[in-house]
Amino acid sequence: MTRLKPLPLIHQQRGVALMIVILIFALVSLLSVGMHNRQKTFIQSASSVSAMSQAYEYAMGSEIYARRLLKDDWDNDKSANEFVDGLDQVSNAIVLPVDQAALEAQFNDMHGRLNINDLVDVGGSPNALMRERFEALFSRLALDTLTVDLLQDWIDDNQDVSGIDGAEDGEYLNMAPAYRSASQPFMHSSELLALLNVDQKEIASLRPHVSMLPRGWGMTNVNTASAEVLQSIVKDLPDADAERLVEQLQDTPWKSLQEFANDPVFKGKTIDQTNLSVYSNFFEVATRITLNERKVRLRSVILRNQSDGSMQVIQRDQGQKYLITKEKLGL
Ligand SMILES: [Ca+2]
Ligand SMILES: [Ca+2]
Repeated sequence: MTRLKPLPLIHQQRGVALMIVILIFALVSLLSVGMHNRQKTFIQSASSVSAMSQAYEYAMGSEIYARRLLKDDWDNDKSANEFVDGLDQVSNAIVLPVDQAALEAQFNDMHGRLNINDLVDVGGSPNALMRERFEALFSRLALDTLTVDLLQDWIDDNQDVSGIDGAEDGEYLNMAPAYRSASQPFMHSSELLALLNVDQKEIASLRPHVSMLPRGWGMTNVNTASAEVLQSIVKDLPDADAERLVEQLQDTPWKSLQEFANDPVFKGKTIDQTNLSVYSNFFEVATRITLNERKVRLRSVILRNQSDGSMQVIQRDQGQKYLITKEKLGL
């Protein structure tokens, strides 16, 4: 029987060296794949951050442009000595291609609405006229779970429940999780979601007709009001008349409150002109930028000072979807 000769030592060493080389190669491959993946993620995140900040700058550009338009409009009104803001400047959204991105923007007139915060006076007492207008609006919109009492209690600085539908801390502390009412003016429309047992669909139907402006600043511009808001101001105004008025207002705004009150359609009706105007000071500019399939949204509330036309951005918000709601016009 032939005995197998052991391999020479030099062959054994070569085998071990080969294994080590393969192992090192495998390790290096693993490491380089890891490095490549990390690098790829880093490049992707850097390009995403860069695209987002570029898109945000475009959105800020839209806000600056909107301020310029508002200033030009104020200058024109000043030289004509007739401050009038109509639907013409707020009727459409614009679409504009800007270097690799698409910009969509629209103006909303925050004065064509009823200011919820004016349900309570600066002094803290309930405002009877505003309450009357809100009651008319709520009944026109056929709201059931959302009531004027709920709105008033949310912002008034007391714990007395107003009316049968009101709710104060006692009711909110029974919720799970428990919380308290704000006892201060609404700062944002999302607060409506915190009201006691309110149907979200009703909030959606109320939103376009109300604003949350500082107390005492929220006059309603009758030229940019919705048919429902006009009906809350002018008692017993039939639906058809209100809708026809809004149609007419697209290109012929009332030049003064006197002209508004004397409109033949209101014949025989008495209109309380308190807190009404034919011009606006608060505007919302909604912008949506699409860049590299990413979207950046910006909602800015601008105060245009009536006395000198100066502008002030009082709120910026990047969190809201569905900002562009109006028919789009390409530029
Ligand atoms: Ca109360
Ligand atoms: Ca309260």
